[in-house]
Amino acid sequence: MGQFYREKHIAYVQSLDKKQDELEYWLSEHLRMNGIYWGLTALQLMKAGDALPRDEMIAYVLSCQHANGGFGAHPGHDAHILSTLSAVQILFMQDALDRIDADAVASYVAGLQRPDGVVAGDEYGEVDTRFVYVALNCLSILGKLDRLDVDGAVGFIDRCKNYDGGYGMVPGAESHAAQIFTCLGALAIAGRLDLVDRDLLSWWLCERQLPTGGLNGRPEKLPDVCYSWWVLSSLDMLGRVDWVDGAALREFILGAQDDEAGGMADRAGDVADVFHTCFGVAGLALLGHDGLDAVNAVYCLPQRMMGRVATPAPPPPWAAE
Ligand code: 3PZ
Ligand code: ZN
Repeated sequence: MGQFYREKHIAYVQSLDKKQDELEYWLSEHLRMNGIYWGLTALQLMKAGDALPRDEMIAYVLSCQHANGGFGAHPGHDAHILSTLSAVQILFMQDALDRIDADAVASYVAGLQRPDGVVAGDEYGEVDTRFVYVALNCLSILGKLDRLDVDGAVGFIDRCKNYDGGYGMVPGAESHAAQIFTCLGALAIAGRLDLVDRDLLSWWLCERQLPTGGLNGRPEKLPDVCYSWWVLSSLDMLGRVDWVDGAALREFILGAQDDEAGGMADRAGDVADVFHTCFGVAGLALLGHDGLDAVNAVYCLPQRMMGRVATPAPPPPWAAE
């Protein structure tokens, strides 16, 4: 069995924070808030949540908030629902949600919902299932789900369901594992996993595993470490994690580590980044890897913190089986 380079990955995430003066700063400004969430989540799951400076991180997040309640990815950047979710998740992990006005954030997020139930990413109006999940996730952490038309949101997700049991970005769009994750996560938070074609979708998801052990996002595509998360977390929400070969998947993920500088890439031989480090570690955590904290499949947050989610996802209908 391959080795997991925990200390190297911790040092890798820390090193990203120290490159602020350098040209190749870890992520361009428009991804900075997401990047901090990815880095902090990876550290938390490796039980090293204190490896980044807490006060500085909280101050940075607060400096990105706008008067409309939303957060940008960097000071001066426009608010967007994705950076707003990352900001809420970071403050949640740092147990610092009391530093923001939850009503203002909830107004921003709820204000992005359209009359047909779908949610836009920002005021310019790009809509798809990802933002529906993000809105439900964000508002449930804040305990403000009542601000959203949850039935309308569920109706939109249901219209994105395909004949193969999967889901796409918008009605009629091809099934894709990352979209399936966001749709199942949205339905889980709304307590509507009963709408899923459980067996058909579980089959589609476990067929994503290739002979190398890795998972792809749709038929005929290359395996990618981040799909270890999108596919495996989806199977977890369906109560079917054991439908993939976990040992083979673990070796695929471990093979994508940088054994010198730390971090993980999309697959063996490629350059590591903080996104694949987060979802690779989270995938290993779902597989129950030694030394990692349990991860929640719906939120991609440490399971030990879920008691603090104000309106957590109810158990799925098959939990009682
Ligand atoms: C990556 N984004 O659009 S992105 C992302 N991808 O902002 C972040 N697997 O340059 C990093 N591919 C690396 N660090 C990649 C986030 C994408 C996903 C691209 C990717 C991942 C294969 C091609 C979409 C949450 C938020 C956003 C996404 C998914 C989930 C890129 C390309 C795209 C993006 C950023 C950098 C390779 C890091
Ligand atoms: Zn990827």
